[in-house]
Amino acid sequence: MFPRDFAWGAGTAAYQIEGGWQADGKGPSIWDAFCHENGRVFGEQNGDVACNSYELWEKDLECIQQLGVTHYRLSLSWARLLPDGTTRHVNQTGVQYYNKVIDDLLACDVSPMVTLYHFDLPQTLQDQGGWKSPGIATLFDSYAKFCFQTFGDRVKLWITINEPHVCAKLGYEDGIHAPGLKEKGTAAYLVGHNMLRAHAMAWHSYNSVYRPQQKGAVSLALNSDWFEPSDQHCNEDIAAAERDLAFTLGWFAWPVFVTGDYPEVMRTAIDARSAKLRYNGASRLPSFSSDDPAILGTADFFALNYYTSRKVKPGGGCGETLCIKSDRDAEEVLDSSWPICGVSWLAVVPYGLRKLLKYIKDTFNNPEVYITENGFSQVGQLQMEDVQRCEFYKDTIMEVAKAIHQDGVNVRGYFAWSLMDNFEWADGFSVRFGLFHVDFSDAKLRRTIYRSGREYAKIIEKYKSGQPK
Ligand code: GBH
Repeated sequence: MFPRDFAWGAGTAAYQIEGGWQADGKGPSIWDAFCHENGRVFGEQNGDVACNSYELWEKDLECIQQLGVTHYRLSLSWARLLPDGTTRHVNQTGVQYYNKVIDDLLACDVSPMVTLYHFDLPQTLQDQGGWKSPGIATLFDSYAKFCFQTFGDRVKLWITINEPHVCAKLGYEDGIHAPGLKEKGTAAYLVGHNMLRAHAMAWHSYNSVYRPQQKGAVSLALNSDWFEPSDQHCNEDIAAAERDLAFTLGWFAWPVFVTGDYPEVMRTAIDARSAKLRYNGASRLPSFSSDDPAILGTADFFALNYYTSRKVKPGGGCGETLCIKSDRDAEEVLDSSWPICGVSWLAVVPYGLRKLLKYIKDTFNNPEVYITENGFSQVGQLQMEDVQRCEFYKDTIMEVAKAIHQDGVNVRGYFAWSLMDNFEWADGFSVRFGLFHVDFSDAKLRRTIYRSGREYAKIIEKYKSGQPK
């Protein structure tokens, strides 16, 4: 059983589906620039067209209706709305596009959950330092206020930033996401810091200016694997798993939900490592000052993106240089009993979601939780009858039910990733996460439901009313 008003959803992100990268006055984003550089993305692919949802939104809406979801999670392209990133110039065609999407959803009785930022910073703001620049927080806040003002009469669930951990680490430390920087051991902490400041400013704006009228809820979406000790009786492994959780989820969740500051274990590890390498200068992990917006309490619910789990033991650093991996001192290994689905990083571990939900309940003061992403990929030989993915969704949703009923976690919704196959970042179109297949070789980009889409629709139909039918 699921609560009667449980949110059953599916998600997408602007750059992954929209295409129309230069259409009707849209400005370039860092993902446009990144994909147009050689050697960045699998097969030199890009999101110039993607699923062409900019022109084919009605097709997406048909898919959404076919699933019978109660909610649809989408993201707005900042540079489509504000081409140079600032409110000095508004692209009205972009506003019209999202107005139509939102209105069509509501007309079909589907509630939108809207993400303001899913990896695609306007390039003009990157040229001014991007997320490393402290001024980005004010610019983000202006963009957020513009969106609340424009769409907030109809949108009641907001995500400010999707996965700050991924933006910071993959974008500025590992260099495998835009903007493709590899400034190891320093930039990512600064980026994460400015993302928290930006998120908090936007939450405060919503809270004081828009909430009284609009009565919605705002959070940020945090990704985390479930980490457990390689040897559950080994204290070093237990400590390493705790460090990994702190460096992944705690980095952002601790400031927002617990103390207003980073987890102590994170700062201790970073500063100890700086001292060891005789790194001179202020702590690589910035501090919040009295000029910053208060960070604590700036989330109305907990938004979790969960995909997989890892076994952890100390180690896995990068030798005698600075890097997050060495700071973290937690080596992540796969349990050989966990099947891999598609991409190498995605081991199928449904029970890890239940454990992580329980951890969130206990650590972050029993918040309302939305699982804003969870999914399963295929690569290579296409399978329309994707039975493995069907099992994955059934098993995972069962674990969510256990978290609710046996562990008392206040889970309010579940969003499958993704509505349809799309541009999977550095993997291009080679990795398919959709409940609908998209034929990228067909000019019409035809969407066709997978067996897993049909099964998910049945699950929703069965539980939507609260009682299993
Ligand atoms: C989500 O991130 C994204 O929000 C979504 O846009 C994306 O489509 C979805 O995942 C599926 O990938 O390449 O070995 O260095 C999930 C968190 C963190 C999972 C980075 C993959 C890459 C590991 N992701 N991780 S690796």
